[in-house]
Amino acid sequence: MQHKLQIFNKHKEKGFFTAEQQQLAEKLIKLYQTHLFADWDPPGTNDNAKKRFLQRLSETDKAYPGGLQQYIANARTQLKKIRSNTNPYTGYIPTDPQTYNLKEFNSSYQEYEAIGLKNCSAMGVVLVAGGLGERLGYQGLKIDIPVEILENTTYMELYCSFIKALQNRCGHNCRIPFIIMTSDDTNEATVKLLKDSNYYGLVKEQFIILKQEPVPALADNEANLALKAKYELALKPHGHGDIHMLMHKHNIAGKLAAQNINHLLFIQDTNAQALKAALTACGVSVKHNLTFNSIAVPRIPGEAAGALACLQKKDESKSITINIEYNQLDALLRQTVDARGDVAGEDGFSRFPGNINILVINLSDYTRILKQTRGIIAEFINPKYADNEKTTFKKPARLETMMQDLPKLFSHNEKTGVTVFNRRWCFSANKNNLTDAAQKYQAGKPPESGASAESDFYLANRMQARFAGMQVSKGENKLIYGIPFQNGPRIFLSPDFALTLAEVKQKIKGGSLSDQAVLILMGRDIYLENIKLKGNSGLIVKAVPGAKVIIKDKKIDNNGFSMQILSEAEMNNPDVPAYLKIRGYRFIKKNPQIYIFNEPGTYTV
Ligand code: UGB
Repeated sequence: MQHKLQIFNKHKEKGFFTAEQQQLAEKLIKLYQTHLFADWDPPGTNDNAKKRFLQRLSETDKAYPGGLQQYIANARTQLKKIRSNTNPYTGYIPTDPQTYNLKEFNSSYQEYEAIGLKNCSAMGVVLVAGGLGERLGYQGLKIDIPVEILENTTYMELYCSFIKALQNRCGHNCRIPFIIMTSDDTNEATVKLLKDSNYYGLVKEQFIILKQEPVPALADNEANLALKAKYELALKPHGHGDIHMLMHKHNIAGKLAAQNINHLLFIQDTNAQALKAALTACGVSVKHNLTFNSIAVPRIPGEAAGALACLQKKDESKSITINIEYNQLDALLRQTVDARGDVAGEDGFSRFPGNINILVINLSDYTRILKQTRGIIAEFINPKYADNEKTTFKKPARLETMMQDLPKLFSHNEKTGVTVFNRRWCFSANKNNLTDAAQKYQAGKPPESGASAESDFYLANRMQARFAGMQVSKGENKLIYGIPFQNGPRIFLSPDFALTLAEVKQKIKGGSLSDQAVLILMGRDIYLENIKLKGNSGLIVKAVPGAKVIIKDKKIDNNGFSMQILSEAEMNNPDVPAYLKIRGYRFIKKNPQIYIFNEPGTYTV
């Protein structure tokens, strides 16, 4: 191979490299990565491309703890395991994890919720938003997609309004830190979105943006770095587990611990519902002193959500509560507890609760674990081989990590729990395009699309209104482009209106909502007493902080909103916004009753 480096060496003689670049190149050559520098054009030809290549190599080297040398070493270890067919779960039997069952809104639920609320000033929020959303086929930022299209509230807006609502409840000058992980695909647009939206009423200083870097793709079992083209390194995302590495690298966990933050709530880019359960889960973590608490739901067999199980060593020497990712679950169950694999039990759900990757992590334990591990969490590699002997990759692979794998680094001292909520209450992500979502629905799996996420969003809000004692009709499912949208009143209670069940009960008394009615309440001090909405009537109330609004004994009968299915022509029309096309419908605002209170004061309507 040395002869292939002749021209490369000429660059060296001519002083083409910086000292740092030269050192890195030599290190890589020693690691048998000679192909990266072989067959170079003579000095003077394609020099800019060569410089960009060296620059990229150096960036990826700096981004990974221990540099490319460590990355290649880790990859070789993982590839060896794959070839020797080492199953990471060999010797383990999945058993039921320690669960806290909060599927019902009972007294225990409310007790945890109250504990969560009491501790909310010591909470930080971490959003992993580096994913491109290829399955959704949406060109823009996922966090900028509206969750609901009556008011067009986007995911990011909702997350920020949740944080604002928390702050409103923890007194003066409370600033909940909001950490957002971005990637090359999402960073620029995220930063711009926040700036253009004036940080959604939060302040710039409370945001911490951590950009994850891609890792080099690997061409073969020897972990040779793959080239996309001459002088171009092939790069791939390293997975959401990068958040832990970045939290360590930038000492964020340490800094937050010094600011008296006790728990971090990890959320995903398109699961708005999770916020409904967040405080309660935090209460569970506080009460039971959990290091790691996974918010979970009853799992539908075969769905693209991992399962949470306690893996017990056969000799009972060791156990660990962990997410078994959806692509590994069936095989593990077949080998251990159920020859039928990932199938439903009598209740229609998997034996093990579904992981929705909304996590509450104790910060002091987290900081300690990050220090010990540099935040490198259980990397794995999943190459697709072209042959049975596992010698050739079909396409380049890379090391990956998942944020839910943190417990793989726990010793016996950390307590892990799984808090199971009603599925609709806290889980309905927007991940699939219309066609795939419809197919999933046909196959008995959740569609996880724009339409189902919005439908479930209203459903969760209906659960709150019902809990408060309102009569809320239960609508029928209607298929829109093959995806079910459940009719029933479309309710949107902003986080500031009702952060807890106790609050909603205080603010809504009696009343009723008919099937197509729309009720939108945005503001902390809005009180409804015996309000009845008929037909497709709409009532929207917005009140600034300090404006107390009481609306009492009203029968509302107006032509509020109507739903309109997009025609095939509209679905193909480039002028129709993508956020509508990913759902297949729009709402038409007609003549709802709207009350807006922009000045503090007390108002009775
Ligand atoms: N993400 C990043 O920030 N960076 C990355 O490199 C990759 C992703 P997906 P998936 O709740 O339904 C997870 O792609 O594969 C962010 C869990 O592993 O949506 O569907 C991305 O922006 C699974 O156990 O994840 O699977 C997004 O916010 C189950 O919980 C988040 O990471 C499943 O989600 C998740 O990315 C689920």
